[in-house]
Amino acid sequence: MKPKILVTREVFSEALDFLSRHFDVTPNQADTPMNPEALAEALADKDGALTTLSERIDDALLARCPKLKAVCNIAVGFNNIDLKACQARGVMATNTPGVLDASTADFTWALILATARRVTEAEQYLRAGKWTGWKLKQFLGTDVNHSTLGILGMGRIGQAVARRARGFDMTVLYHNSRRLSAEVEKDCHAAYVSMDDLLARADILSVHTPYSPATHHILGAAQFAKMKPGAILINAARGGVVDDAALVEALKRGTIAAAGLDVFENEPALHPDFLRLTNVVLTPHIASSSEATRRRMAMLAAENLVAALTTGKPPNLLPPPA
Ligand code: 8YV
Repeated sequence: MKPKILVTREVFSEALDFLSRHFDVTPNQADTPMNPEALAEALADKDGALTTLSERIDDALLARCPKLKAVCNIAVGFNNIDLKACQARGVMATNTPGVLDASTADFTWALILATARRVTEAEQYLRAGKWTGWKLKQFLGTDVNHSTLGILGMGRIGQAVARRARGFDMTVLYHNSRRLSAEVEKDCHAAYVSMDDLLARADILSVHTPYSPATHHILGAAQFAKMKPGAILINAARGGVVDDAALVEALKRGTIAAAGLDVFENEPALHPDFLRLTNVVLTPHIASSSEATRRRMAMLAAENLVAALTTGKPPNLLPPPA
Protein backbone atom coordinates (compact mmCIF):
# COMPACT_ATOMS: atom_id res chain seq x y z
CA MET A 1 0.00 0.00 0.00
CA LYS A 2 1.21 3.48 -0.91
CA PRO A 3 1.75 5.98 1.93
CA LYS A 4 -1.12 8.46 2.30
CA ILE A 5 -0.51 12.16 1.97
CA LEU A 6 -2.55 15.36 2.11
CA VAL A 7 -1.92 18.38 -0.12
CA THR A 8 -3.48 21.20 1.88
CA ARG A 9 -3.98 23.76 -0.95
CA GLU A 10 -4.22 23.84 -4.74
CA VAL A 11 -0.93 23.03 -6.47
CA PHE A 12 0.26 22.75 -10.08
CA SER A 13 -0.69 19.53 -11.84
CA GLU A 14 2.91 18.39 -12.38
CA ALA A 15 3.48 18.38 -8.60
CA LEU A 16 0.30 16.36 -8.05
CA ASP A 17 1.25 13.92 -10.84
CA PHE A 18 4.69 13.42 -9.32
CA LEU A 19 3.24 12.86 -5.84
CA SER A 20 0.60 10.45 -7.20
CA ARG A 21 3.35 8.20 -8.60
CA HIS A 22 4.56 7.63 -5.03
CA PHE A 23 1.58 8.20 -2.78
CA ASP A 24 -2.14 7.85 -2.28
CA VAL A 25 -2.85 11.59 -2.55
CA THR A 26 -5.72 13.56 -1.04
CA PRO A 27 -5.58 16.86 -2.96
CA ASN A 28 -7.41 20.13 -2.34
CA GLN A 29 -7.64 21.52 -5.87
CA ALA A 30 -10.75 23.48 -4.82
CA ASP A 31 -8.25 25.38 -2.63
CA THR A 32 -10.60 25.47 0.35
CA PRO A 33 -8.61 26.83 3.33
CA MET A 34 -8.70 24.35 6.22
CA ASN A 35 -9.34 25.47 9.78
CA PRO A 36 -7.36 23.63 12.49
CA GLU A 37 -10.19 21.13 13.08
CA ALA A 38 -10.58 20.29 9.38
CA LEU A 39 -6.81 19.98 9.04
CA ALA A 40 -6.56 17.63 12.03
CA GLU A 41 -9.33 15.44 10.61
CA ALA A 42 -7.78 15.38 7.13
CA LEU A 43 -4.34 14.51 8.53
CA ALA A 44 -5.44 11.93 11.09
CA ASP A 45 -4.58 8.94 8.87
CA LYS A 46 -1.84 10.55 6.71
CA ASP A 47 1.87 9.76 6.55
CA GLY A 48 2.83 13.12 5.08
CA ALA A 49 1.61 16.57 4.09
CA LEU A 50 2.42 19.28 1.58
CA THR A 51 1.62 22.48 3.43
CA THR A 52 1.66 26.26 3.04
CA LEU A 53 1.92 29.19 5.40
CA SER A 54 -1.86 29.11 5.84
CA GLU A 55 -1.71 25.97 7.99
CA ARG A 56 -0.43 26.04 11.56
CA ILE A 57 1.48 22.85 12.38
CA ASP A 58 1.71 22.75 16.16
CA ASP A 59 1.80 20.19 18.94
CA ALA A 60 -1.98 20.09 19.37
CA LEU A 61 -2.32 19.14 15.70
CA LEU A 62 0.54 16.63 15.71
CA ALA A 63 -0.93 14.91 18.77
CA ARG A 64 -3.93 14.03 16.59
CA CYS A 65 -1.84 12.72 13.65
CA PRO A 66 0.00 9.64 14.99
CA LYS A 67 1.11 8.38 11.56
CA LEU A 68 2.50 11.70 10.31
CA LYS A 69 6.20 11.53 9.44
CA ALA A 70 6.79 14.59 7.24
CA VAL A 71 5.45 18.11 6.74
CA CYS A 72 6.82 19.82 3.63
CA ASN A 73 6.13 23.54 3.33
CA ILE A 74 5.76 25.25 -0.04
CA ALA A 75 7.65 28.27 1.31
CA VAL A 76 11.10 29.21 2.45
CA GLY A 77 9.58 30.63 5.64
CA PHE A 78 8.49 28.08 8.24
CA ASN A 79 7.07 30.19 11.06
CA ASN A 80 3.81 28.23 10.67
CA ILE A 81 5.60 25.07 11.86
CA ASP A 82 6.53 24.36 15.48
CA LEU A 83 9.89 22.67 14.89
CA LYS A 84 10.27 21.71 18.53
CA ALA A 85 6.97 19.86 18.47
CA CYS A 86 7.98 18.18 15.19
CA GLN A 87 11.26 17.03 16.71
CA ALA A 88 9.53 15.73 19.85
CA ARG A 89 7.07 13.72 17.77
CA GLY A 90 9.55 12.49 15.15
CA VAL A 91 8.07 14.50 12.28
CA MET A 92 10.43 15.80 9.58
CA ALA A 93 9.82 19.38 8.41
CA THR A 94 11.18 20.94 5.21
CA ASN A 95 11.08 24.27 3.34
CA THR A 96 11.95 25.50 -0.17
CA PRO A 97 15.11 27.62 0.09
CA GLY A 98 16.94 29.04 -2.91
CA VAL A 99 14.38 28.66 -5.67
CA LEU A 100 12.54 31.89 -4.84
CA ASP A 101 15.44 34.23 -4.06
CA ALA A 102 15.68 35.96 -7.44
CA SER A 103 11.92 36.40 -7.90
CA THR A 104 11.52 37.75 -4.37
CA ALA A 105 14.43 40.15 -4.88
CA ASP A 106 12.95 41.33 -8.20
CA PHE A 107 9.65 42.01 -6.49
CA THR A 108 11.35 43.87 -3.64
CA TRP A 109 12.68 46.19 -6.32
CA ALA A 110 9.19 46.57 -7.77
CA LEU A 111 8.07 47.76 -4.32
CA ILE A 112 11.09 50.05 -3.90
CA LEU A 113 10.50 51.78 -7.23
CA ALA A 114 6.71 51.89 -6.95
CA THR A 115 6.91 53.41 -3.47
CA ALA A 116 9.68 55.94 -4.16
CA ARG A 117 8.11 57.09 -7.43
CA ARG A 118 4.48 56.86 -6.24
CA VAL A 119 3.46 54.56 -9.10
CA THR A 120 0.27 53.07 -7.63
CA GLU A 121 -0.92 56.40 -6.21
CA ALA A 122 -0.44 58.08 -9.60
CA GLU A 123 -2.16 55.23 -11.42
CA GLN A 124 -5.18 55.42 -9.13
CA TYR A 125 -5.37 59.19 -9.81
CA LEU A 126 -5.28 58.57 -13.54
CA ARG A 127 -7.83 55.72 -13.45
CA ALA A 128 -10.16 57.92 -11.41
CA GLY A 129 -10.22 60.38 -14.33
CA LYS A 130 -8.54 63.13 -12.28
CA TRP A 131 -5.68 63.86 -14.67
CA THR A 132 -6.31 67.13 -16.47
CA GLY A 133 -2.80 67.67 -17.84
CA TRP A 134 0.92 67.80 -17.18
CA LYS A 135 2.19 69.79 -14.19
CA LEU A 136 5.75 70.47 -13.13
CA LYS A 137 5.10 69.50 -9.53
CA GLN A 138 2.86 66.51 -10.15
CA PHE A 139 3.55 63.38 -8.04
CA LEU A 140 7.03 64.47 -7.08
CA GLY A 141 8.80 61.37 -5.83
CA THR A 142 12.11 60.40 -4.32
CA ASP A 143 15.11 59.36 -6.40
CA VAL A 144 16.23 55.79 -5.91
CA ASN A 145 19.43 56.34 -7.88
CA HIS A 146 22.43 57.43 -5.79
CA SER A 147 20.50 56.95 -2.54
CA THR A 148 21.45 54.67 0.36
CA LEU A 149 19.83 51.25 0.56
CA GLY A 150 19.79 49.64 4.00
CA ILE A 151 19.18 45.91 4.21
CA LEU A 152 18.14 44.32 7.48
CA GLY A 153 18.68 40.56 7.22
CA MET A 154 21.38 39.65 4.72
CA GLY A 155 20.57 36.06 3.84
CA ARG A 156 20.13 34.81 0.28
CA ILE A 157 17.25 37.19 -0.53
CA GLY A 158 18.83 40.22 1.15
CA GLN A 159 22.01 39.57 -0.85
CA ALA A 160 20.07 39.27 -4.11
CA VAL A 161 18.38 42.61 -3.38
CA ALA A 162 21.79 44.18 -2.64
CA ARG A 163 23.32 42.93 -5.90
CA ARG A 164 20.49 44.53 -7.87
CA ALA A 165 21.28 47.96 -6.34
CA ARG A 166 24.43 48.41 -8.42
CA GLY A 167 22.53 49.51 -11.49
CA PHE A 168 21.08 52.36 -9.44
CA ASP A 169 24.52 53.56 -8.24
CA MET A 170 23.45 53.14 -4.64
CA THR A 171 25.39 52.90 -1.42
CA VAL A 172 24.41 49.60 0.21
CA LEU A 173 24.57 49.08 3.98
CA TYR A 174 23.41 46.00 5.83
CA HIS A 175 22.86 44.68 9.30
CA ASN A 176 22.60 40.97 10.03
CA SER A 177 22.78 38.62 13.01
CA ARG A 178 26.33 37.86 11.89
CA ARG A 179 28.68 39.74 9.63
CA LEU A 180 29.17 38.15 6.18
CA SER A 181 32.55 37.17 4.75
CA ALA A 182 34.61 39.83 2.99
CA GLU A 183 34.04 37.92 -0.26
CA VAL A 184 30.23 38.09 -0.02
CA GLU A 185 30.34 41.74 1.08
CA LYS A 186 32.45 42.52 -1.99
CA ASP A 187 30.11 40.61 -4.28
CA CYS A 188 27.13 42.54 -2.88
CA HIS A 189 28.99 45.86 -2.69
CA ALA A 190 27.58 46.11 0.81
CA ALA A 191 29.09 47.42 4.05
CA TYR A 192 28.22 46.01 7.48
CA VAL A 193 26.92 48.58 9.99
CA SER A 194 25.26 48.51 13.41
CA MET A 195 21.46 48.47 13.60
CA ASP A 196 21.44 52.11 14.76
CA ASP A 197 23.67 53.18 11.87
CA LEU A 198 21.47 51.32 9.42
CA LEU A 199 18.35 53.07 10.72
CA ALA A 200 20.01 56.49 10.73
CA ARG A 201 21.61 56.28 7.29
CA ALA A 202 19.19 54.36 5.04
CA ASP A 203 17.05 56.30 2.58
CA ILE A 204 15.36 53.01 1.75
CA LEU A 205 15.27 50.29 4.41
CA SER A 206 14.34 46.82 3.16
CA VAL A 207 13.78 44.03 5.68
CA HIS A 208 14.62 40.40 4.81
CA THR A 209 14.76 38.54 8.13
CA PRO A 210 12.81 35.36 8.82
CA TYR A 211 10.02 35.71 11.39
CA SER A 212 10.69 34.21 14.82
CA PRO A 213 10.26 35.33 18.45
CA ALA A 214 13.68 37.01 18.06
CA THR A 215 12.54 39.14 15.11
CA HIS A 216 8.99 39.89 16.31
CA HIS A 217 8.46 43.68 15.91
CA ILE A 218 12.16 44.19 15.23
CA LEU A 219 11.00 47.37 13.50
CA GLY A 220 8.62 49.40 15.67
CA ALA A 221 8.10 52.93 17.02
CA ALA A 222 11.58 53.19 18.58
CA GLN A 223 13.26 52.15 15.32
CA PHE A 224 11.12 54.41 13.10
CA ALA A 225 12.06 57.35 15.36
CA LYS A 226 15.73 56.74 14.50
CA MET A 227 15.11 56.78 10.72
CA LYS A 228 15.29 59.79 8.39
CA PRO A 229 11.97 61.63 7.95
CA GLY A 230 12.24 61.05 4.19
CA ALA A 231 12.97 57.31 4.56
CA ILE A 232 11.03 54.51 2.88
CA LEU A 233 10.43 51.11 4.50
CA ILE A 234 10.01 47.96 2.41
CA ASN A 235 8.73 44.66 3.84
CA ALA A 236 8.56 41.63 1.56
CA ALA A 237 9.75 39.33 4.36
CA ARG A 238 7.07 38.43 6.89
CA GLY A 239 4.27 40.12 8.79
CA GLY A 240 5.12 40.52 12.45
CA VAL A 241 8.72 41.51 11.74
CA VAL A 242 7.28 45.04 11.47
CA ASP A 243 4.89 46.45 14.10
CA ASP A 244 2.09 47.45 11.71
CA ALA A 245 0.24 49.68 14.20
CA ALA A 246 3.47 51.59 14.90
CA LEU A 247 4.14 51.83 11.17
CA VAL A 248 0.70 53.32 10.54
CA GLU A 249 1.44 55.98 13.21
CA ALA A 250 4.89 56.69 11.75
CA LEU A 251 3.41 57.11 8.26
CA LYS A 252 0.63 59.38 9.53
CA ARG A 253 2.97 61.59 11.54
CA GLY A 254 5.66 61.77 8.86
CA THR A 255 8.21 60.05 11.11
CA ILE A 256 9.08 58.20 7.91
CA ALA A 257 7.85 59.09 4.42
CA ALA A 258 6.41 55.95 2.85
CA ALA A 259 6.26 52.15 2.88
CA GLY A 260 5.98 49.32 0.36
CA LEU A 261 4.43 46.23 1.93
CA ASP A 262 3.81 42.72 0.62
CA VAL A 263 3.23 41.10 4.02
CA PHE A 264 1.20 42.02 7.08
CA GLU A 265 0.53 41.01 10.66
CA ASN A 266 -2.60 38.82 10.74
CA GLU A 267 -2.82 38.66 6.93
CA PRO A 268 -5.03 38.44 4.97
CA ALA A 269 -6.48 41.04 7.38
CA LEU A 270 -4.74 44.43 7.14
CA HIS A 271 -4.51 47.24 9.62
CA PRO A 272 -7.49 49.24 8.25
CA ASP A 273 -5.54 52.51 8.17
CA PHE A 274 -3.14 51.15 5.54
CA LEU A 275 -6.06 51.34 3.11
CA ARG A 276 -6.62 55.02 3.91
CA LEU A 277 -2.99 56.11 3.60
CA THR A 278 -1.72 57.27 0.21
CA ASN A 279 1.97 56.89 1.10
CA VAL A 280 1.89 53.08 1.13
CA VAL A 281 2.08 50.57 -1.72
CA LEU A 282 0.23 47.37 -0.79
CA THR A 283 0.43 43.94 -2.42
CA PRO A 284 -1.07 40.59 -1.28
CA HIS A 285 2.00 38.46 -0.35
CA ILE A 286 3.08 37.84 -3.95
CA ALA A 287 6.82 38.51 -3.83
CA SER A 288 7.70 34.97 -4.94
CA SER A 289 4.78 34.74 -7.34
CA SER A 290 6.25 34.41 -10.78
CA GLU A 291 4.79 31.38 -12.54
CA ALA A 292 8.18 29.69 -12.91
CA THR A 293 9.09 30.21 -9.27
CA ARG A 294 5.80 29.11 -7.77
CA ARG A 295 6.03 25.96 -9.94
CA ARG A 296 9.58 25.34 -8.69
CA MET A 297 8.52 25.86 -5.08
CA ALA A 298 5.65 23.36 -5.35
CA MET A 299 7.88 20.81 -7.09
CA LEU A 300 10.70 21.20 -4.57
CA ALA A 301 8.25 20.70 -1.71
CA ALA A 302 6.92 17.57 -3.46
CA GLU A 303 10.49 16.27 -3.93
CA ASN A 304 11.13 16.86 -0.24
CA LEU A 305 8.04 14.85 0.66
CA VAL A 306 8.96 11.94 -1.62
CA ALA A 307 12.50 11.85 -0.23
CA ALA A 308 11.27 12.16 3.36
CA LEU A 309 8.89 9.20 3.07
CA THR A 310 11.15 6.99 0.94
CA THR A 311 14.74 7.61 2.09
CA GLY A 312 14.12 9.59 5.30
CA LYS A 313 16.58 12.20 3.97
CA PRO A 314 14.73 15.14 2.37
CA PRO A 315 17.14 17.67 0.79
CA ASN A 316 15.74 20.64 2.69
CA LEU A 317 15.25 19.13 6.14
CA LEU A 318 14.89 21.89 8.74
CA PRO A 319 17.14 21.47 11.77
CA PRO A 320 15.50 21.30 15.19
CA PRO A 321 15.62 24.66 16.97
CA ALA A 322 18.74 25.32 19.07
C1 8YV B 1 5.22 31.92 -0.30
C2 8YV B 1 6.84 33.09 1.27
O1 8YV B 1 4.54 32.22 -1.44
O2 8YV B 1 8.33 31.34 0.83
C3 8YV B 1 7.87 32.10 1.66
O3 8YV B 1 8.25 32.08 2.84
O4 8YV B 1 6.53 33.95 2.01
C4 8YV B 1 6.20 33.05 -0.07
O5 8YV B 1 7.19 32.95 -1.04
C5 8YV B 1 4.26 31.65 0.78
O6 8YV B 1 4.91 31.48 1.96
C6 8YV B 1 3.39 30.44 0.46
O7 8YV B 1 3.24 29.54 1.52
